[in-house]
Amino acid sequence: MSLIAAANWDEWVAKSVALLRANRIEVDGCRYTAPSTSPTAHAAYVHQFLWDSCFHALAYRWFDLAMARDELRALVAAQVQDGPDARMIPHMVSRRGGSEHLWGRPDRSLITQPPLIAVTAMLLHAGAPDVSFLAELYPALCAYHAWFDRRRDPDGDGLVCLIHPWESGWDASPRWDRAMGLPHDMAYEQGRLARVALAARLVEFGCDAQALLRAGSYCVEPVDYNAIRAADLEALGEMAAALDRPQEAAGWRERTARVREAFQRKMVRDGYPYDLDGADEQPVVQESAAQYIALFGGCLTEAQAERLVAQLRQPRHWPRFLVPTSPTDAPAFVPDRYWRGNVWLSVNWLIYMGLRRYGYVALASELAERSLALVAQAGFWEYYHPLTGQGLGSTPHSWSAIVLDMLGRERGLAPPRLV
Ligand code: 9WN
Repeated sequence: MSLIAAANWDEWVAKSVALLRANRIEVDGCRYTAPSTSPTAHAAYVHQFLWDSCFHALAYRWFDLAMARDELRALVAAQVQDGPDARMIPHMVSRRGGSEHLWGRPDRSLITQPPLIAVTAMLLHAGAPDVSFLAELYPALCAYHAWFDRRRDPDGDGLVCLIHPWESGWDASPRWDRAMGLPHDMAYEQGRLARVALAARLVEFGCDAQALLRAGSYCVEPVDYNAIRAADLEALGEMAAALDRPQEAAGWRERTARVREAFQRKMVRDGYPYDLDGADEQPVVQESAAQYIALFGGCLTEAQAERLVAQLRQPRHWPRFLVPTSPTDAPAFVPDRYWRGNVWLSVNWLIYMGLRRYGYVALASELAERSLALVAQAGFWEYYHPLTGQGLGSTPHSWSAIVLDMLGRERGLAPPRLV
């Protein structure tokens, strides 16, 4: 019998409750879940992170819908109110301080992270409809996406660029080595120091993407990020429709189509999607798990999806456990080094959802099955070794609770509603 079929749902809920509640933090009237409060974890992991909170909310919705909503409310409450980056939602919010050394202010970072909030809100809504919750988030999310157009699309092509690898969520990925001016075989510390130095540069440039691009600073238009944005714009359209704003819904659908069109025109080479680097938009011709996230955003044709899925089926792309960020034969593949070839449940959930979107349901189920097996074997870690399944980074780390969402979906369960 498959693990999915045999798994005891109540036990998996109980494990997820214990994990997420242990990392929960309440401050200034906001409730959120930290990536990890373990004393051995990186000190920054007590703060709130944008895409982590989305994954947390998607796990919470199976047992604590009120907390799932609060997790998103806390993100939106941190939306920047003034200055050139007004309406940005920060990638990291440090309500008890702790960001001064990097960002010149104690309470938050100056950058954002993959925009998954509208997608998450609509998935919450699908399980437990509540238009008043959508109405609460909608204006902030519309303004957030307008901020992307204003501040992260310096060439106006509809694709957003990132000004720091931390915005991608894939901090130390080899995808950024060229843009960071670093060799693939650098020591970990060299990469870390370069990221810290880049944060100081952003402060100096006021996070102005135009100026940074002109100065030849890190500026990348990533495939996964733009696909996630397409999905979020699409979700915003669904949100507008649910709120009975048909014209706005049509406007968001048009915006989504524009991103997908630019994606096709600029990012797809020989049928495969690649990130674009710098002002001359050089394709970063590297295979990575980010390519599969194009499916999540509906950014590929059926034929392109089929070729990409054939690539995914190769054991170098999908070895024994889950899909590592880089294939096992990539020149920069280092299985136990942060973002340089590890397995992340967050990334695999995005692939899982993308496979389902394109109708690869059996393959998605296989990914869910192996996700469950990995967490059952190793526990809730930040990331995992792709060849041994060993847990790596911090533990217990909250976002690996996303496996509960895969289990719930695979079992065809309905998330509970608020009473
Ligand atoms: C910097 C919290 C975050 C994740 C990122 C992951 C890591 C931060 C860090 O941790 O990044 O943004 O301090 O290393 O790369 O994806 O959101 O889990």
